[in-house]
Amino acid sequence: MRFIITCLVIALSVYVAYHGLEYDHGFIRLTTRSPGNRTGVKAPEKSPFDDNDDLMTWYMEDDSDHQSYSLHYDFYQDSCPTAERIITIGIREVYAAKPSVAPSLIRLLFHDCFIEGCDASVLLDADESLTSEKEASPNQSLKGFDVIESIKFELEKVCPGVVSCADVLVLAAREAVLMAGGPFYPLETGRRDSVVAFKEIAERELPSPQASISVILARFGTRGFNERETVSLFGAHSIGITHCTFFEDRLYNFSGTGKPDPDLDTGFQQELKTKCPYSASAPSPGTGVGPSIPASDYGGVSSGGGSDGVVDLSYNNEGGEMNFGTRYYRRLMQKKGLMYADQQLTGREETEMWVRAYASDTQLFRRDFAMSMMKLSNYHVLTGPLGQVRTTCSKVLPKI
Ligand code: HEM
Ligand SMILES: *[C@@H]1O[C@H](CO)[C@@H](O)[C@H](O)[C@H]1NC(C)=O
Ligand SMILES: *[C@@H]1O[C@H](CO)[C@@H](O)[C@H](O)[C@H]1NC(C)=O
Ligand SMILES: CC(=O)N[C@H]1CO[C@H](CO)[C@@H](O)[C@@H]1O
Repeated sequence: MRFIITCLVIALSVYVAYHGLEYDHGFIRLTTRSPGNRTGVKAPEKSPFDDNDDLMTWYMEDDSDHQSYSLHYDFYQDSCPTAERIITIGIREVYAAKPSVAPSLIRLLFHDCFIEGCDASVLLDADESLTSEKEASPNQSLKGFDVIESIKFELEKVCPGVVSCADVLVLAAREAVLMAGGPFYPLETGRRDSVVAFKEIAERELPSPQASISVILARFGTRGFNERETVSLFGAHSIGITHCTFFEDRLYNFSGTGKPDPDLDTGFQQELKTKCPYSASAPSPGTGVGPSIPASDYGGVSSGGGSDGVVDLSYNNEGGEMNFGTRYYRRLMQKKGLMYADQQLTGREETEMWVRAYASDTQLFRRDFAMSMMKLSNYHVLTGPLGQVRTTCSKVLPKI
C-alpha cells in the first residue's frame, strides 16, 4: 500500500515536472536552510517540485537507517491503523452540519505551518510557561480548535498518546480541502508536536491583509515558496469569510487619501459598502507598502468599535464547489479582490501571469494547489525524537 502511494506521488510529481514548466529550483533549494531558531534538527522538507532525481533519492532513502527521522506514508499503520479514518470521518460529520469548518481548518493549517513549521504550535493555549500563538494579533478570528480537539479526543480513546496533533491538523485540513471542492493530495505522517509556541514570530512573520506584493513574496520566499506556489495557495481565499476590518480601508480611506482604492472595481466597492458600513474607528493602515507593516495593522476584529460585519470570500459560492479556487482568480482579474494583499497578486508580472493561468485552467490550478498544500503540510516538521505527542492539543505534556 505504502509503495503504491509512493509511486502515485512520484507519478504525480513527474507529471508536474514535465507539464509544470520551469520551477525555480534555486528558490526551492532555500528550503533546506532553517529560517527558525529551534533546538534540534528538523526533517528537511521534501519539495514535490524538486528535481525528479532528488525526489527518487528521497523515496529510496525512505527505507534506510534514517527511517525513524522522516515522515512516512501511513506512519500509524501498526500503531493506530484506524487513525486516518477517524480523522476523515470526523471531519465529514462536522462538515455536513457546518460547512464553514472547512475554511477554518485550512486557515488554521496555514497559520500553524507558516510559523516555525507544522508542529501544532498554533493549537497551544497560553499557560504560566508560554504565551500562545493564538494571542498573536493575526490569530484573532482563527477557528476550528474545538474540532481538532474533539477528533484528538476520539483518537486518544483508541490509541492513547500515539497520533500527534500536528498530523491531525494536516489530515483534517486535507479533508477540509476535499469537502470544499478542492483536490485530494497524498500526505505522509509522523509529525510531532512542539513544546513551545511562537507568538512574537507569528506577529512578525504572518503577512497582514494590507501587505504589499514584495512583502508577501519575501515571506513565502524565505519558506521556499516561489511565485507560482504562493499564488496557488491564495486559491484558498475562494472559500470562507473575511471580516470588514480587514479591507474596510479600501472602501473609504485608502492610504489616508480619503478615497477608495482605485484598484477596486467601482460597482463591487458599492456592493461592499452596504455590507461594511463606514465606521469611524476602522483602521486606516497606511499604504501597506514596504516591509515594516506591523502586525497590529490587523486591526483586531475583537477590539470593539469598528463594524465587525463579515463578507463572503467565496463570492456567494459562485459556481459552487466546481469553482473552488478559480473563481478567486477570475475575480482578481476584474479588480474584485477583497483584501489589499489579494489584489496585489495582479500587481506584478510574475504573479499576475499565474493569476491569469489559474483563472482559465482549472486543472492546472488543482494540480498546483495540491502540490503547494503538500509542501506547506511538510514545511519544517518535527520528526523522530524531536518534540512530543500531546494528549490534549491545547497543552504540552506535563513535565515528569
Ligand atoms: C499574505 C497572505 C495571507 C493573508 C494576509 C491572509 C489573510 C486573511 C484574512 C485577514 C482572513 C479573514 C479572517 C477573518 O476575517 O476571520 C483570511 C481568511 C482565510 N484565509 Fe487567508 N491570508 C493569507 C494567506 C492564506 C493562505 C496561504 C491560506 C491557505 C492556504 C489562507 C486561507 C484562508 C482561509 C481558508 C480563510 C477563510 C477563513 C474562514 O472562513 O474561517 N490564507 N485570510
Ligand atoms: C536564536 O538562538 C540564539 C541562541 O541559541 C539566540 O541568541 C537568538 O536570540 C535566537 N534568535 C531568535 C530570533 O530567537
Ligand atoms: C483618512 O485617513 C487619514 C490618515 O489616517 C486621516 O487623516 C483622515 O482624516 C481620514 N479621512 C477620513 C474621511 O476618514
Ligand atoms: C482563537 C483565539 O484564541 N483567539 C485569541 C487571539 O488573541 C486574542 C487576544 O490577542 C484573544 O482574545 C483571542 O481569544
